[in-house]
Amino acid sequence: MTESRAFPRFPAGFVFGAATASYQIEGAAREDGRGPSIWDTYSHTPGLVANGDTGDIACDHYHRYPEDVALLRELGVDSYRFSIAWPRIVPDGSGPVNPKGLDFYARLVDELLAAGIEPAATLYHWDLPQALEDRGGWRVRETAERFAEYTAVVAGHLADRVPRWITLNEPWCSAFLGYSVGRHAPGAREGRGALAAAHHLLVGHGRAVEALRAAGVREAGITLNLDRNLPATGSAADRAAVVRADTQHNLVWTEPLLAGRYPHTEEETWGELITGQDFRRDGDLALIGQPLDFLGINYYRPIVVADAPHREPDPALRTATDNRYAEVRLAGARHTAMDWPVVPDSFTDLLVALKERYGDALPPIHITENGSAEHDEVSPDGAVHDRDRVAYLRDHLTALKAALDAGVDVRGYYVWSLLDNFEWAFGYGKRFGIVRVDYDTQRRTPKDSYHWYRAMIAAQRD
Ligand code: IFM
Repeated sequence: MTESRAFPRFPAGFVFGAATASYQIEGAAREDGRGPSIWDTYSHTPGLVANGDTGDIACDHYHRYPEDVALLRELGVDSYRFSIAWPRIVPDGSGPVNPKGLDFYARLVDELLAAGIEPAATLYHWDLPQALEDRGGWRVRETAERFAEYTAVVAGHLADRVPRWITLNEPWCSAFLGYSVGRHAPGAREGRGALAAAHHLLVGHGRAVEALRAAGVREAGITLNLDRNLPATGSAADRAAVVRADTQHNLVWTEPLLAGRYPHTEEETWGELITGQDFRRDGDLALIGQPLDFLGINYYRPIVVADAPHREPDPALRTATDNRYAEVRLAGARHTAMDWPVVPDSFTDLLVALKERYGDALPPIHITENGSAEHDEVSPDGAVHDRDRVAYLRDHLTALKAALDAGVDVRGYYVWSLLDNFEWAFGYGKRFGIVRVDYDTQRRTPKDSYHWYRAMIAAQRD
């Protein structure tokens, strides 16, 4: 196994964790009163998810959580980030609360605490109750209100035992992949609908922070998948394309959350789609920009951006992601099984640039996801020698340490993911886990990356 001198060293108290999300691992999709979510609908629609995969069974974590917590304990993590399935708690999105749903998470939290692991709960990792989508989903403000009610219920039950709370995971994916690109549930392809969804997600975040504070939680934050957008060339056109990409991926979230304003580049990015903004109300910016205890950041790769013409073949269809830029493959870099380039330095650069932009307004950061999908192979002896994933984790933790050394206040790191799981529209074909899951038998096999991460955590305590 890798020698300890190769391990980056983090300050005392730095939190090491692992992350998962409800729909990706739980299964038990129709058990104990859980209602349908938009991902049940989406994955059961023929042709939308690779191989026709669904989250019906997933990793069967709903039944096997004690085994998964034992894996976490053996790994030696300080914290486990999981998400709560809203349709388990409020099956119809509003109205009666399902006690069996609350019981499941209470049992999971107790199991974690008994193992000496701090729970970190995400309230929304994309499984919106279908009943709310039927009433407009995140396009309508009502969904933000229902989200606050659900948050109050969950926090009322778990605030005493869960110290760290994340309102939303990657709202960019919910708003833009879900309502513009159509590659995530609910699979819509819209312009203003997606921009309204982005705003209502932020309003929902603000209302949820209020509910979390009222319940007395120790730490409240949000997780963003911020991107490091690099121009394909030095041309003025490509640099302007980077501004549009930055606005859509980053500034639409960070400006209201951290600077109390909407991005000044939104008109050049969305043109007439953003004019009028009838979904915005007085007071929204103050609600959205409430102080946070931490900012969660998920980082995987940089994006190389080039200027591009409108891509929609139908000129009448103007989606919110048709922003006249295209992603270009980065030459010379290794690419993961997602075809994502591996560029650890851009992780450092992203964090340093964020600090430079927001200064003291930037709360302490937790890296709430980082990891890679690789073409894992099982050796004849049953082991998984995932050398590429080990290298990815080592190099990204080293890059993270460089950001700390440059003065960025990062307090924790969660590897994505504890388990191989349902990778959304890619189904089970993409494996991000440090533990392999055999989906026929549900057997868990720790990969070399699990052993490496375990040794790295242990080395911090030497
Ligand atoms: O699997 C996802 C996760 O649900 C959200 N962040 C990115 C991961 C890898 O694509």
